[in-house]
Amino acid sequence: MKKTLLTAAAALAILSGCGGGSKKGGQNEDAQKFIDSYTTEYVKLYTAQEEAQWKSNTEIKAGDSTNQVAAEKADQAMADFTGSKENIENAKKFLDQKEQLSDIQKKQLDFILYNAANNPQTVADIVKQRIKAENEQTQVLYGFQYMLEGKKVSTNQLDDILKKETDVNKRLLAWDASKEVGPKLKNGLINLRNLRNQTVQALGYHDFFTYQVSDYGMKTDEMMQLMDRLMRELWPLYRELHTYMRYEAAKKYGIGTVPDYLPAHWLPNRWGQDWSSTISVEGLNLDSVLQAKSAQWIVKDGEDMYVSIGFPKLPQTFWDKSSLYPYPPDSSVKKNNHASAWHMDLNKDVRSLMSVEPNAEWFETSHHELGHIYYYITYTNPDVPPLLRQGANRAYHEAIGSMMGLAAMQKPFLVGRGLIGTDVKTDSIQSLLKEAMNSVVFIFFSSGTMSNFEKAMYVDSLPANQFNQKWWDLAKKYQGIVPPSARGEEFCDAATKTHINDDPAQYYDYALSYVILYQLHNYIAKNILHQDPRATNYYGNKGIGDFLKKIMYTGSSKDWRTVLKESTGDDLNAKAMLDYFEPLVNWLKEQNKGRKYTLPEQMP
Ligand code: X8Z
Ligand code: ZN
Repeated sequence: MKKTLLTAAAALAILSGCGGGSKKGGQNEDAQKFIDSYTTEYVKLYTAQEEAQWKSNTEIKAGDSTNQVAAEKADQAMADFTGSKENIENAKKFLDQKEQLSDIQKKQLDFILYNAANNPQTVADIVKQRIKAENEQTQVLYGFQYMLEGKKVSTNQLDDILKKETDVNKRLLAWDASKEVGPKLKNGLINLRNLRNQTVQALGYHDFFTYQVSDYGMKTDEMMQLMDRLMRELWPLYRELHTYMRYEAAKKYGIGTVPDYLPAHWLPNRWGQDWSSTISVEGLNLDSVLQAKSAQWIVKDGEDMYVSIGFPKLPQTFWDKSSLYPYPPDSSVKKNNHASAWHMDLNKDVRSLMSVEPNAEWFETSHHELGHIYYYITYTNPDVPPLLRQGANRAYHEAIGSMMGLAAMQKPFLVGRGLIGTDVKTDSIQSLLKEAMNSVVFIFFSSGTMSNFEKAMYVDSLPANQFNQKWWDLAKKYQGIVPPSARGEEFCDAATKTHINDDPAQYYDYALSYVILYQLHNYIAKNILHQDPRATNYYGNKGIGDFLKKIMYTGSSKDWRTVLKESTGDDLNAKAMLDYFEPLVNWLKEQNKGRKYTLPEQMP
């Protein structure tokens, strides 16, 4: 149920009337001819588009829009093709004769229609404006020069301050500096919201968020209910973590009165999405181990873990063509500094764009990106046609690498790799606390603040003069986080998060990826490794590689629910994640005895 045939077909009825396709014989072959010729053109345009986008994301020069213009041109060529009346009518015609199609043909035709809905020729001018606005937004966000006390700084440097600085005034300066880009993005974001909605509305979708959700075969309400259920299940644990964090942070910063809500600049991440670096587990301090390594080592070590479980070595072109390390903070050429993985030609050219430095956060992110890369490599095979070289769903694509990142931080793995000594005693509850400060905390940002903000923007047409108010209302409600001081509508703090601009209306992918990754990890620990899920060592186990390859091999040619059921025996559910953190709840309750709880007992 990946790309919904029904929704796309209903949309097409609006576009081109409801004529049925001709019922001549040999439709299977005709359909295949159409799919083949579409694929040839699609792969050509896709490759050109990725090359142009790669350049415009790795070479951003102030006052020089050459790369941006080239990217727009390539995007436009792709939009003209995918949204053309001819392609839409052909796909529709063949889908009208479903019984004559194989399952894999149906899936490809669905993909063609889904793609068309984002670029319909009937609103060519809107599509054109959207493409321009999207490319401009990326240039504004990543061409931005962050400044701290009159000096040029990189986002890596700001992140470092937020992780390490104990002087709250200095923290505040760094946090403020990190939000300076927001106002520059506000008009572009409002424009993009309108254009994205108008594009898909032309084909009968209510709004762009609903269009993106339909990729899961789900309705907006279903997705939001799923987000709510996930948070409701984790709420008792989150409430303990929130209470713990308020008290511990106040202690660390020497603040006598513990605030009811967490001030955003107290947290070690620009959006409060990951608090794990505040917990230092004695004997297991990965940051200090990694400090002695190089950025190159971080990526190589990630590759090594994948190779050890049976994946191939990365192709030489990955190393030659990727952009893995940061430019100097004052470089006149800038690049997109948010990590990403690229499948340049839907074939062998795979690359990653990162700004790796030797610390635990980039160690985890490297594993995450390599998960995407190995997904690309695995579903690039003769059984998966180029149009279906995607994750089982988008969340799957995000889950594999995050799971490997999680596994690479567990003690038995680190001991096995010689990164910490064999005889080091560590406190397992502290380790679990550190992990919860990552995974559990993240759910309230992804399912709560981000998903609800994007839903408000696209589905409920949030008025432009309420963007910042809404953002902070949601951060308070779901994350229990407040801004350091009042943030009026002259700011646009949501827009400082890259996905709001350039990966829109799909942040629930990450929330779901955590649910899936704990399900997969739980299965691996119990059934392949026969180890405690909280203390595993994946290294060198080919059974894990076989298990993952089987999931990844089919790309999106198999329904994602079937993939989950076949691999883990289960439907999508948070039980594995809840079980994982179960021992932490009582420990936290003990620590929080006598402390004031400010979040309500039930999720609001
Ligand atoms: O954006 C990412 C990846 C992109 S492939 C680095 N992540 C989310 C984020 O940084 O907000 C990974 C987890 C959450
Ligand atoms: Zn990712």
